[in-house]
Amino acid sequence: MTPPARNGNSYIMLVVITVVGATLLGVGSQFLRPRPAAPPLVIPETRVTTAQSFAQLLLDHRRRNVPLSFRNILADMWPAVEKWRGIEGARYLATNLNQSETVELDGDIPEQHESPIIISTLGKYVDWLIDHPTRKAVEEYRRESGLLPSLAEWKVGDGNKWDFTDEMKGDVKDLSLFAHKDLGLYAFDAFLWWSPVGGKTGLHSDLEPFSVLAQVVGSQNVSLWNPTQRPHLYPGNKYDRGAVLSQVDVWEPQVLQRFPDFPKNQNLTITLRAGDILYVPNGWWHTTETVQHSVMLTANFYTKWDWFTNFPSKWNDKLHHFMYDMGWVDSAGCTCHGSEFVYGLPEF
Ligand SMILES: O=C(O)CCC(=O)C(=O)O
Ligand SMILES: [Fe+2]
Repeated sequence: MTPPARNGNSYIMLVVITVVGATLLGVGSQFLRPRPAAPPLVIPETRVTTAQSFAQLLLDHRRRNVPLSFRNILADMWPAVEKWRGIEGARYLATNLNQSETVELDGDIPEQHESPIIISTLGKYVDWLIDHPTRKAVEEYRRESGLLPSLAEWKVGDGNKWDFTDEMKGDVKDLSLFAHKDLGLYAFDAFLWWSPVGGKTGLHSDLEPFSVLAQVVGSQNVSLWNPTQRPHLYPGNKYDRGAVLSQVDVWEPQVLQRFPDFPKNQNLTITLRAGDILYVPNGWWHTTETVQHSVMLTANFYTKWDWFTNFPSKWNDKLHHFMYDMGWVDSAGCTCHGSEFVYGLPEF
């Protein structure tokens, strides 16, 4: 049987149906497309009683991609909250981590500025911290020397290999709070951040799949911008290990003149105090500003899947350092090495 021949009208009908159908599909898909999450107005203040429930809450919140703060959960668990506090605590840390250990301190806000790297020792850094206990003293030092010293992202362990003495490991209970293989938290890397009043970390968003900030001593203001704000945050090309950097120095007085779209006041700011933990979901942009001499531990967690997907970023990092060492990229394009090295902390 031959199909009935189509006349002109049925062709027109076919074209009309196709055009109308495609239009409806197009319009419909706008509604089906996932919408950006609305910015949460408050971070729930969640209390946890066991390490198991901590890990479970993290995993639940990861699915929702909203920040989560845990208030005052460390004091009962980690002797560090008491032992690492104040001048005594700072001296204890320097002794246990080895006074004469060489450290590379950030000399400014490396995320947005060409920041020098200060080569010093832990012992000398602690002496400097003790000599500069107030915001005024740190600001004066910055004005005179051009330096804002801060110990940032110092790798201390990965759950298997530790730079801590046994006593310090005991102070944070081997970070067993972070090790929940039974819940699928397969591995973690831990870093120490130790900064004076007024110390700052510039605006960035981490590539690490899953991270938490544990405030052990002192306090910091952490400001967070929802991932949906990205187009207004001026992501730049400067390379940083594990992060995308904004070009915006949020503390610059004339910031809106240089970056008119920057949503200066559309952040969530939370003050982390000793004993608090903050979970920063992947993709959330953030800055930190130290309010009181701060010692913080951060952990990047990996599920097996995360570890696998994060692998290229680790190799990319090695490649970038190699390119820098070969002189193929300059320091202005990378936070990996400072614009200059300063040997010792200049005295003022
Ligand atoms: O505490 C800081 O200065 C920055 C911490 C941070 O940005 C992070 O761990 O992702
Ligand atoms: Fe970060």
